[in-house]
Amino acid sequence: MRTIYSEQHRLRDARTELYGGELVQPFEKPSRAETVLRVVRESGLGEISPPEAFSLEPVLAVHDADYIAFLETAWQEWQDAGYAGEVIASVWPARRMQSRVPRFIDGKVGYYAMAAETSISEGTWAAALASKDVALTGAKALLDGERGVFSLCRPPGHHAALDMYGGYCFLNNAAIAAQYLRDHGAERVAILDIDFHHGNGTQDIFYARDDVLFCSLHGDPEDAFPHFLGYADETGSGLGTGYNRNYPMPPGTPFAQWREALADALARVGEFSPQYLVVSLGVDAFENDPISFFKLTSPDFLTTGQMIGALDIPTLFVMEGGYDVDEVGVNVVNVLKGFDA
Ligand code: Q9C
Ligand code: ZN
Repeated sequence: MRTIYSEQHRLRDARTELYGGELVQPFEKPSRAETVLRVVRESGLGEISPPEAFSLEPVLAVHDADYIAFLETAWQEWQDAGYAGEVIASVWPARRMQSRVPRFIDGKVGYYAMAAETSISEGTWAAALASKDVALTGAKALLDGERGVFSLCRPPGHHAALDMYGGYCFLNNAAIAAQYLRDHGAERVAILDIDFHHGNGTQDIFYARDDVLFCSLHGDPEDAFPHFLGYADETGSGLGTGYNRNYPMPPGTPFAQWREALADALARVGEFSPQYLVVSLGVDAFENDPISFFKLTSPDFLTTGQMIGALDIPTLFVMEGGYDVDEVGVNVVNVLKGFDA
């Protein structure tokens, strides 16, 4: 399987993450992608190619233009305000308040942020743009007939919604790729999200649509980020009713239980008979992940890849989360090797 990778991800190197009331070094850091790349190389998975550059058009097909304009200038506006730290939201349009976009940067940040752990740093926008190029180059390879492609995206994307960033995500790479496939001939595209966290952004973008099926396996929002979306009763709206499937699971969930949810989701994908499958590939369901609570082992990721491969649908794997930097490479490559087996 071919891997698409851009060194530009290194431009996303924030100093701070708000965690437990402290500012800590971010869990989502450059060494994650470096480790994945090293294991891809060492394992002989296949060729590693750089992305081609795409315009903003495929981005604006899933994100609001005012949100994109905000991301482009947020860092500069924060500098202009004279702040010394990174961009962190501190106020929100909470219940019964207005949802207008204010003029001053503090207000704009609160309007477009869905969470406060994600600091916007210098270089974040450039890295996010390169990450979407990595996803789109992978999607294009599928259109050219490849059976499986790995887009080693960083920063990740599945928490980024129509007009919100957070959960370490800015542009929704998987959604951008899926929409690109739709716009280039595919009638139906399925997105399977196996990251530990609910893919609230992807769900948001496709919630009212019947041409993109979204299935997500994740920590129960009662207990896990993003807390305010990802319940099993969220099944889609309007035309999209029945085209959104959530599989929330409790703390300590072992592979035996997780794989039943995966089998059910894969059966739904099969019934939908999409031309392409996009997998939001987070490996934070791993037992040693520092911020998650499922109990998958490294061999379980091999089985996961085999189960996905058995569907026999051309598949784009888009990198999402996974924060045990020592094992993130092995776990990702296990999924990809399982798929190829
Ligand atoms: N106490 C992705 O995996 N905060 N994002 C968790 C835990 C945010 C994860 C707080 C986690 C975001 C792409
Ligand atoms: Zn995650």
